[in-house]
Amino acid sequence: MLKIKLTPAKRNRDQREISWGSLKKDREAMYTVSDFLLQRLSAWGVRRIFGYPGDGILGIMGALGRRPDLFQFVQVRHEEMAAFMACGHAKFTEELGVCMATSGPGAIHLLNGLYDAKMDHQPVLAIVGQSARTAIGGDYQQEVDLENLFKDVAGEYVHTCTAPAQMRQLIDRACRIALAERTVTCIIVPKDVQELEAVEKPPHKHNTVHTSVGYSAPHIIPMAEDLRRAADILNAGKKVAILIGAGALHAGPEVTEVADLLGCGVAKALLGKAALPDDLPFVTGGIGLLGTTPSWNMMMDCDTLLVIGSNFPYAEFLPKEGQARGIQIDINPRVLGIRYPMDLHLVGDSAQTLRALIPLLKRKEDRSWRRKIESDVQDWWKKVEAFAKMNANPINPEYVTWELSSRLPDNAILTADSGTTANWYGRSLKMRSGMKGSLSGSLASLGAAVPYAIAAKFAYPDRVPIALIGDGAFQMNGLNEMLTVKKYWKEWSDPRVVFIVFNNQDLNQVTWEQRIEAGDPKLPATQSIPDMPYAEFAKSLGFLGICVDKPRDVGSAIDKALSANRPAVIDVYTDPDIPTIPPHITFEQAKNYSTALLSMDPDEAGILKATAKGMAERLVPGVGERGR
Ligand SMILES: Cc1ncc(C[n+]2csc(CCOP(=O)(O)OP(=O)(O)O)c2C)c(N)n1
Ligand SMILES: [Mg+2]
Repeated sequence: MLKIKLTPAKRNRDQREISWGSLKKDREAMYTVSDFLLQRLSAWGVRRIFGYPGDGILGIMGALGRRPDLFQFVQVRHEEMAAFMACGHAKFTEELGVCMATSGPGAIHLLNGLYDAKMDHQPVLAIVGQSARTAIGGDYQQEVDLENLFKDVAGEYVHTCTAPAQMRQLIDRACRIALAERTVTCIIVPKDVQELEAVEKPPHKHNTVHTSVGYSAPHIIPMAEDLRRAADILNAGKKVAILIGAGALHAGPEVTEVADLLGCGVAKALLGKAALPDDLPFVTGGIGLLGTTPSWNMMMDCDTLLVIGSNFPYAEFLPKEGQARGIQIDINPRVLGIRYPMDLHLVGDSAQTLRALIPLLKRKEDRSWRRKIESDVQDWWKKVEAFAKMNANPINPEYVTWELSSRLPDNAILTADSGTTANWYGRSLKMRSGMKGSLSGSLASLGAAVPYAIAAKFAYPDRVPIALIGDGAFQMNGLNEMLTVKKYWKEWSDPRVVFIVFNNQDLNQVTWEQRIEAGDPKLPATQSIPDMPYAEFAKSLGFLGICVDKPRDVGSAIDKALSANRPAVIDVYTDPDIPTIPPHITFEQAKNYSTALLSMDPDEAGILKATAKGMAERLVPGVGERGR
């Protein structure tokens, strides 16, 4: 009953290049719901699907086989990686990312990567299989209540296709909602429905829905009167501070012009790091626990705060309430006025809004605030260099990012993971114009750096992605995903992709959080992780593998990886006792910190040496003089 005729794929197992035109003419061939699903996705401009197969999506796989010209199917090692890659694709291309998994376990595996996309506001569509309609409700094998499972992560739009005539609207709505709302959507396709005959055009009658393909981003700027009020506030300010985030990634030139007019500096939340290059003299760099001293100083002293496309959460790094007048610009009205009490809340695209605002701004003639910021920035980079070059056992992790900065190829795409690499990425990596970069921001999930870098490589095969990964993250999933690189690297026009593993045999970020936040010593049972020869593993896959255990070899290892004719893994032995001290440190943290030092921390001897130097050499604003 479900399928009387054989599908062409089954009749002609070896003839994969049948085209739809001929399919439709072939009276025996059935053009299935799955064939139509793919055709419609392709009409939406999707060209790549990250996924993993299973018998819950056999119908869709069959359709993929019939149209190999439509999509590149990137086969990952674990569905979570497919979802991370779809998110990475969206982040680096501004297109819809698509991932696919089978019913039950495959669908469940997608979740973490989908949450990453949802929380960083990336348009991602998940397509998953489901038990046949005849089996649903029967505690059938691999039957999971997928609508409920995805109800939170894909809450904007998650639906099951129960009839062929429904597929067109499901695809059209899932794609448009994901793009327009910058969120995750999900389509669930029971396996029997996948193989039914497609209904491309629902009958013109009651109970049908008639949808179309296409989405054009709108031009959104605030009302003229509100722009005038914004200009009044900004023109009145004497010490303006700008904070940008991911929402300003496409607004670099406009932010630069506004910062110049206002004679101010620009701090960058981590996801907005690529919005402005780090070599501009007024860019104060990161903010927050992973931030810089110039950002801290600017926020503590400003009288006006302009936040553009950022939802940076930590109040203690923003001005105190009442200290500064505030203006926030965001395309998403939900995030307005939730981090600092603003005087003006502007809904608008960051670049378009700033362009409309620029003619209303008066150039500040007093440049002393800007000069102070620029001098802070200069001092900061000297400190970063000094800190990176401090002795360590065996290699200072910040030295790796320092050496990498001067060697970054033009147009490099950088990814970092959620351990201490996020610190070094945020703080000491000097991004230049034209580069891209990202990490798992709001979810801060371990294990995003490798799949993001792989997605970047697929999207831009002629550019060089460079991933900074902790050994914990690499062990969690990076090692497996090297096999995905092995499977595809020879197809890339430029085969270079570099994975730098920070080998400290520790889940170091959490170890430091344990010491600083909780005041506890490192607990080896939860924190220590085994060593393994990452470079040898890479070589076994046919990659370049380099193991570095001396500071003097770091630069040449990066040079070799960047001039290789294959992917490279650099295994760097880094010192777990180098503290990731925030740009300010509170007395309470300092107290807890020393308590941990005085207790029986197994790494005590090493830490004492490193931190005594670290504490002294890194600026620690906020202690003493601010009474914090
Ligand atoms: C999926 C997930 N599990 C756990 C954590 C908590 N976590 C944050 S950083 C970190 C340690 C990372 O260790 P590693 O990758 O070795 O990097 P390191 O900090 O040592 O440089 C952990 C466990 C997380 N963020 N995500
Ligand atoms: Mg580690």
